[in-house]
Amino acid sequence: MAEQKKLLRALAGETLDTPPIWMMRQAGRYLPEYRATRAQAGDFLSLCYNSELAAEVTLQPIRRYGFDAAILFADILLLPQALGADLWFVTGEGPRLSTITDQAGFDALKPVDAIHETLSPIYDTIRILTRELPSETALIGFAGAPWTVATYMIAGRGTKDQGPAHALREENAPLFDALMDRLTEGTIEYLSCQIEAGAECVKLFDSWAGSLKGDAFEKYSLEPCRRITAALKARHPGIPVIGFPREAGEKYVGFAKATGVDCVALDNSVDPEWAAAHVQTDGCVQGNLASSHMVTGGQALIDDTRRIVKAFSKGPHIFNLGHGITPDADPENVQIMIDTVREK
Ligand code: 1CP
Repeated sequence: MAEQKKLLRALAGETLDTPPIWMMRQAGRYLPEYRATRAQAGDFLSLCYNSELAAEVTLQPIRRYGFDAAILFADILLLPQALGADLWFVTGEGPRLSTITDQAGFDALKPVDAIHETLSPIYDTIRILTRELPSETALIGFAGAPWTVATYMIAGRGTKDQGPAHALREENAPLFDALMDRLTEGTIEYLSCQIEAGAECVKLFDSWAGSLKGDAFEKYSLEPCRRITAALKARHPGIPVIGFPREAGEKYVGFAKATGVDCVALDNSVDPEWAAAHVQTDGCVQGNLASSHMVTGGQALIDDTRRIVKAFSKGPHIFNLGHGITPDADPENVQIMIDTVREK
């Protein structure tokens, strides 16, 4: 029964003896089997849109480690592509997109109901996974939060300080707000279809929320997350939502209440004892081991893992890293982390 999956129990607010565990970017380049399947697909985007192979890489870390959840293999930048942006990946550098800097660029975007033409292979990946995942493993769907996706669409690439997106929101608020609106509506449609295909929970990645200060955080991180969560809950009651306003700092406090998300994911700059006292009081939290431990290992990995498990042991908690695992990680350290959480 779905309710008995550990991840869903924690998301429903249950305090478990051992927290469920999964890992951001658990299907990724640190795994030799991922690199092999990616080579077979040709390139990263071909892998995302090949439902059989995308399901295969989603399953690889489940087979190897027995995580409590699988996360759909896709990317937050597929939605902009489905809205008409050009998207490509430069090896060793990262994503590149056509940029949106003026009204004409915005007007060239497709309407929200056109996204499924591009994104239907992603829903097929989910359908395959619902058949192939072990019965105890929950399936997580995801999308980028509108602010984070907008930063890539405006700059055409990842940026350190999200300067181009901040400039546009200050210099041309009507255009910026129109883009945020299109992304909010598109995200609702995209995640709704992921849920209809079989995702049991969804996560909103606001990876660049930390550069929004003061009122801008409320307007561009909190408010779109609230709108998306409310719309999903109206359409799909009972499907939990995880919010990840990365590097929100003190703004993590009250984020769950203000947005309606069932769980807040914490990055590793957050002190776990502080978060237990100020964030977990509102419900489930997820996190927050530094992903650098997956590279360096040793006693520090074990000590920090134990500290996080202990700090969050009095409330609902999902163990995870504070950000994605990196390609230089040692797969053996992942096993040590899991064994430490499960105290084998
Ligand atoms: O070369 C490769 O194989 C590509 C590396 C890679 C992978 C494995 C990229 C490129 N995306 C992904 C998959 C991915 N991306 C998943 C799949 C599921 C899993 O976690 O196993 C998810 C959830 C994402 C989400 C994602 N993509 C985010 C949000 C989370 C975060 O890391 O903050 C972001 C910002 C992206 C954009 C992106 N895609 C890929 C890269 C290298 C980046 C970051 C670009 C940058 O540095 O700004």
